[in-house]
Amino acid sequence: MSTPVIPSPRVLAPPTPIALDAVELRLVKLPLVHPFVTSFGRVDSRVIVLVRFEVAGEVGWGEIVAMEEPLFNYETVETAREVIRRHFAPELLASPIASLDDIVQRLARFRGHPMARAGLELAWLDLVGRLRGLPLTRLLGGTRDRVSVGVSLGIEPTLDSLLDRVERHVALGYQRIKLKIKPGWDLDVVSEVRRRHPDILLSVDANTAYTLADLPHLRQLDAFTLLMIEQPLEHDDLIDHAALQAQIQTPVCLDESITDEHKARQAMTIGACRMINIKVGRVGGYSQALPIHDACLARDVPVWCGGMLESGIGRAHNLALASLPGFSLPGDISASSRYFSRDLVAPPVTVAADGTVAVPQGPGLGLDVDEDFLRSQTVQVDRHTRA
Ligand code: OSB
Ligand code: MG
Repeated sequence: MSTPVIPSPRVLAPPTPIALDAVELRLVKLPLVHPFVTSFGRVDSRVIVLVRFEVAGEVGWGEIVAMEEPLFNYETVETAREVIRRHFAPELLASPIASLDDIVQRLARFRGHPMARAGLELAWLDLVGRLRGLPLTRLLGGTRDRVSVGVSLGIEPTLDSLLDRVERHVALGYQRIKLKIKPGWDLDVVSEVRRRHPDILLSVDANTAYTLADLPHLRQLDAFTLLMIEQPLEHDDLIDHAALQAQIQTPVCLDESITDEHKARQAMTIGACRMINIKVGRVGGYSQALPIHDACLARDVPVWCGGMLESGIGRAHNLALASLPGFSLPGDISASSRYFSRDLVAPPVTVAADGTVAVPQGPGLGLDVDEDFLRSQTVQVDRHTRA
């Protein structure tokens, strides 16, 4: 066991309860600079749902990471809009909000929709940070001012184009390369990348493309000294992952299957994984991401910060989260330019030659939202105000 780390006290509430004037959703469409192809499909552009909490003289920004189609999980841009319009926003606008926990309690009777919830929690914490003049990393108990990052490389039309992309991202300093795999794009691809880069941290992400019947095939990945295999089996499975982990050497990391703290604890208890990818959106916000982090740290299970092709707003939240002590592996937090030709924050997020990104130190998310550019890319605004 490592020495227990006592997290600094977390500050998840403003000095006095806040009556929100408005909960606004802004749908922004941003084309990706390079198509992102995984076993579940191809993404050419992101429709990003930004959450904007408004109070007298201050705002708070969050991001909902649901995609346009229910491919990664069941939520979509439209389900998030609907559940917030009909259920979540009226609840939050009804009376002043005292703390993050107050938000959790008010939404507790509703089931599901973690990504929609998370967007609201993110906007809340940005608002708390701005009101208190403190960066998110301080509110959450972060312990580092730079975080290590890797890059997630999608399936390419040819092996040569993937090899070229691996080469380029290694040269940019990324500390870990993650390859998306699926049946027909796995052993040969991983073997060739490993042959050319014997010493890099290399991992693979199957996004649920296999079943336990593929055990003999997946076991062959053990030859490539991978850091991990992410979510090889079904999106809501823990049991088969435990069976798989018992029979392969490569550490299993869960992404899709970890939808809240309860699932994270169960996964560790039954040995379904040896690592966890924490995405604050997937697990329903900071109220789940923080206890998952703490539970993993207590059990020496490494965690890392996953990504959902976020804009700079979501990325700033991810950077703050990744500054916590349990995040001991490089996160999927790449430079703005890796995703978009222009980001919603200015200056954009950049990766230093040593493969680290600075944790923003300004109040709240700590990066300036480029409101003019944001407005120019906005396709829809839903504004919810007090009755
Ligand atoms: O499975 O981690 C994943 C992107 C969208 C949906 C799911 C995943 C991903 C990534 C990219 O791997 C992470 C990023 O760079 O944002
Ligand atoms: Mg994944």
